[in-house]
Amino acid sequence: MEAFPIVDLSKINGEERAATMDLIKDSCENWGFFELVNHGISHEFMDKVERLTKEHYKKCMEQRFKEMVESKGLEAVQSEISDLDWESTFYLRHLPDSNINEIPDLEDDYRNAMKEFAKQLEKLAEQLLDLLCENLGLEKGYLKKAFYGSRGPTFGTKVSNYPPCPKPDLIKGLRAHTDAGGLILLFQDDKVSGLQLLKDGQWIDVPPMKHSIVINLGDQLEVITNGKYKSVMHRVIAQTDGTRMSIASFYNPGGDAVIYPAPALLKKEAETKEIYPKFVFEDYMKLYAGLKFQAKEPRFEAMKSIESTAKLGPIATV
Ligand SMILES: O=C(O)CCC(=O)C(=O)O
Ligand SMILES: [Fe+2]
Repeated sequence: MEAFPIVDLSKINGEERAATMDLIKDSCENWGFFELVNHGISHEFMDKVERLTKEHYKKCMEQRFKEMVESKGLEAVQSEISDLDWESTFYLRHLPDSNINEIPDLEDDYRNAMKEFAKQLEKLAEQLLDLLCENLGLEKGYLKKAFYGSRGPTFGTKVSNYPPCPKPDLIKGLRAHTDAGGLILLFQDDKVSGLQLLKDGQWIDVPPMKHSIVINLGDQLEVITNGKYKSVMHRVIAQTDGTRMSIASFYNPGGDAVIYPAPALLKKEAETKEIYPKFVFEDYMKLYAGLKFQAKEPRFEAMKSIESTAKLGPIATV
C-alpha cells in the first residue's frame, strides 16, 4: 500500500515544483485526498485556533452533548445506530455573507480568530484550485470562475468535536459520505485520530499530523472534471478515549452557479466515455440534504434526469 500523500506546498515555487505538481495530480486522481504541510498559515495562529476551539467546546458544547447522549440513551445501545453521528458541531458561514457575528456563545477573540482563519483558508483554497487547473490543463482561474455564480463561492466552516464514545463500532463519529461541494480544507486534531477514507475497498486512516491541513475533493470537482478526479467516501470513527477536534472548511460553488463538465476536458475524453450532468448547484444541495449518507452515483443520475426533463420540457409542450 502506498503511503498517504503529503504535499509540501513550500516546494511549489522551487526546484521541486514539477515533482510537487505530479504528487498533487496523483493524489487527486488516485486518492481524492492529500495532506498539506508548509501551506503558509502560521503554526502559532493554528495553535491559537485550536486552543480557542477546544476552550469553546469545554465551555459551551460539552455539557449539551452529554445531555443529548443521556436523553437518547446512547451509552447503552446494543445495535448499530444508523440515523445519527457521535459529534458535537456548529457551523459558520463566511461567504457570500458571513453569519459569524450572529453565532451565540462565541468569545470575541474566538470570533475574530475564526474570521481571520477563514480569510487565510479562502486564499489557500483559491491557490489550490489554480494548481488543479494547471494539472488539468484548464486555464488559470477556470475553477474559481466555475464556482462563482452571481455572488461568488459559498464558503463555510463546520467546527466539530468527537467526544469519547463507548460504542464506536455501533455509532460512527460521522457516517460514510462524499462531500457535496468543491474543495474541503480540514484542520484536524494532531493527537486523536479517527478520519478514514475508502480506497480500493479498504478504510485507510488519514494520519494526524501537527499543523497540517487535509485537503479533499467534493462531488462538484468530480462533475467539472467529468470524473477525472473523484470525490472519495470518508467517515469518522470516534475513539473510546480522547476528544477529536476537527475544523472543516468547505469552498463550494455559489448557490446559483451552473455546474457542468469543463468542455476542454470532454474533448480529450474518448467519445464513448460517460458524461456527467449539468445543473444549478443549489438543486444538487437540495437533493444531497436527504441523500448525504448514500452513494453519489444515484445523485448524479437524478441530476441527469432533471436535466433531460428540462431539455425535453419545451418539446413535449409543442
Ligand atoms: O471531521 C472530519 O475529519 C471530517 C468531517 C467531514 O467529513 C465532513 O464534515 O464532511
Ligand atoms: Fe466530509
